[in-house]
Amino acid sequence: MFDIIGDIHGYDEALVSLLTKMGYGEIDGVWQHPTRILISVGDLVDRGPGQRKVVDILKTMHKHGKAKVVMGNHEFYAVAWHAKDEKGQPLRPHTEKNYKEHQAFLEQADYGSPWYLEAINWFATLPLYIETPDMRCVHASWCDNKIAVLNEFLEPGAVLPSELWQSPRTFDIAFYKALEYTVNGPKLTLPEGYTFTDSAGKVRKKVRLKWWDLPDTPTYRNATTSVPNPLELPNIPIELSSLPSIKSTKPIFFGHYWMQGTPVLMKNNIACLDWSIVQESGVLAAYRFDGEQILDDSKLVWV
Ligand SMILES: [Mn+2]
Repeated sequence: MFDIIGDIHGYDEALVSLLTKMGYGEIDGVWQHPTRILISVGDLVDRGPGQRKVVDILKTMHKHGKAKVVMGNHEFYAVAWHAKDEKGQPLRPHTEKNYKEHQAFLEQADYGSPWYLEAINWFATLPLYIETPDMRCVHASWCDNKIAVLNEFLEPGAVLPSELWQSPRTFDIAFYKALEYTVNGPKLTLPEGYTFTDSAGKVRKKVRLKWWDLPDTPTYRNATTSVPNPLELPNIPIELSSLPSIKSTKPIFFGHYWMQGTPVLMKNNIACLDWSIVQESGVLAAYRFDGEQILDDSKLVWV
């Protein structure tokens, strides 16, 4: 069965500690478990000190059938930083903000080096989601309708079509919305005049929707997440034209959301595995999944 691990962001020591804690070992250069497969929900890179090592460990495990890796927004951005559109412009604009977010990877990877190009080529082959008869894994959010839109475009194995990286303008807006929703999560724009300050001190107008647990009467304050002081948000109802729809109760595993505190399940069939290893107080977490349809907090492990 699967050990599903949250966002690693280049923290190689935490990755090795967590693998070791779960009974994985390095044999002939390949980290592996005698009976289990690792699944990463993405965001291997950006921020941390050991991004090359993290990519090397996961890429090697993947090559030997010991791990699967879902594409995170940071892998998407990494490919989009390098890829050029029809007009020769990078898909991800090389703005100062985007550069700062990606700088550590570009430096550690030695931009343009053979290692860098191999990593980018591998990132481009990562699936947007993994679905088995027992569960679903995605980087940021699962919505049946959005997955259905993506499936019209994706290659077998839920991989982005290679034409996307050469001819991005030929793809439909509906495709990009579904892609954004799945890899980056749904966001709401606050009403005119409202902003909030995020945990990094940045003032923002768009707020993340808590898609996995929406209240019956959603408001900007109670249906959103990642806001240090929710009192900054207006407590007025939101009209959600396309509420996330999740038809089955099959467990969903995701990352992306920088959860704080001791890892717990979001619901008995939904687990966020990003517990903020990037932050001083954060941990790297995983869920040890054995096919159960009702998840159990005691199967969360972390370092
Ligand atoms: Mn992410």
